[in-house]
Amino acid sequence: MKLSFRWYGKDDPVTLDYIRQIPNMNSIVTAVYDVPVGQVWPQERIDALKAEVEAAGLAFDVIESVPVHEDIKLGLPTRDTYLENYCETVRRLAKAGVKCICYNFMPVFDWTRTQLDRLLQDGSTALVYYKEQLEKMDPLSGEYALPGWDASYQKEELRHIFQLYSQVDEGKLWENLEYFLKKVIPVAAECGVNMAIHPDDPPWNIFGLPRIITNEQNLDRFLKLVDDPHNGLTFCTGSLGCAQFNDIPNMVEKYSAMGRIHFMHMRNVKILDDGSFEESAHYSACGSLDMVEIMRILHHNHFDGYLRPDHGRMIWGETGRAGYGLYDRALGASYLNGIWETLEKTQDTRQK
Ligand SMILES: [Mn+2]
Repeated sequence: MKLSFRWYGKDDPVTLDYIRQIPNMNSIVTAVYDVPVGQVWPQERIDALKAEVEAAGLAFDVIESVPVHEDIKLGLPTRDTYLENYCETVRRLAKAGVKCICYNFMPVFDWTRTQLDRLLQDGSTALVYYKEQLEKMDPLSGEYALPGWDASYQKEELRHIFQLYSQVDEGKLWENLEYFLKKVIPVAAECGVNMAIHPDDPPWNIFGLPRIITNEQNLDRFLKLVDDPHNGLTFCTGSLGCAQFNDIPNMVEKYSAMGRIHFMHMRNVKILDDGSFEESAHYSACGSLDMVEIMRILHHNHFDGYLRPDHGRMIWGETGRAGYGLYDRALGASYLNGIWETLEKTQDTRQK
C-alpha cells in the first residue's frame, strides 16, 4: 500500500510541506487543473508539476483526474479528436513517470451532495446527501454549483447537454464507454500506465442522467469490456458504500484478488434509513463501513497500489475546500497507517 494525498496545486491552502509531515506519506495525487477539458495537457506544465511535487520530497505518480470530454460520453462524432487528445495526455503523463490515472464516466455532473457543511453532533461539518433536499434541486435552474461540477457551463449550454443526453440511455453510455476504453487502454498498456475508473458518486442515476459504474454486476461488466490489467478501478469505499446494495468487503476482496484495483479511496459514510447518507470520520464506528475489514482484505491480497484518505470533515475551525481540509484527512491517514502497521506486524493475518 502506497499512502497518498490529494493536492489541488498552488492554490490549495494545504501545502506540500504540510502533507509531507504526515507520517508514511508517499505520493501526491494531483492534476493540471486549468487546461480546458478535452485539450492536451502541455508537457511543460506536467513537468513543472512533477518538479514541484518532487522538490517537496514526494512522488509524482498518481493523477486525479484526466477528465473525459462530454462528447466522448455522448458518443458525438467529435469524440475522435478528444480521444486522440486524451491518449496524447496519457502518453505525456507516462513520460513524466505517472503510474496511475484516475478518471470517471459520469454524465455532466461529478460527485453530488445536497449540502457541503452539515453540522454534525460533535460540532464538525461534513458533506451530506439528503434525498429530500435532492428532490427539490433543479440543476437547470443555475442556482446550484457544487465543487465537483463543471462551473463553466452556461444555463443554456446545460439545457442543450441535457437535451443530447435524452438520446443516451444506460445501454448507449456503455457503448460509449467501451469505445473510449478500446482507444485508451492499448495506449495506457503500451506506456505502462494503469487506468483506474472512479465509481459514480452516488452510484445511482441522478437528475434523469444515466450512471453505470455503480455496483458489482456493472464493475464486472466494465472490467470485461477490455480484459487487460491496465483497465482497472479506483475503488472508492465512500462512493460505492453509500448504497445499501453494495457489499464493500466482498467487492474489495474480489477485485483486489484479481489485481484490478490500482487506487483505493478510503472514506467512511453513514447510510440513513431513507437512502440518504452523511460523510463521516474514517473511524469505523462513525459510519456504516468496517474500515479494518477492508484494510485486512487488501493486506491479505498483498495490495501494493495507491491508497489515499478520501474526503474528511471540517474540524478544529479549519476552513477551505469542502471535503479536502488538512486535519481530518491527516487523521484518516494516521488511522489507516495504524491499521496497516498492525496487519503487517500480526504474523498470521495472511494465513486466514
Ligand atoms: Mn473517491
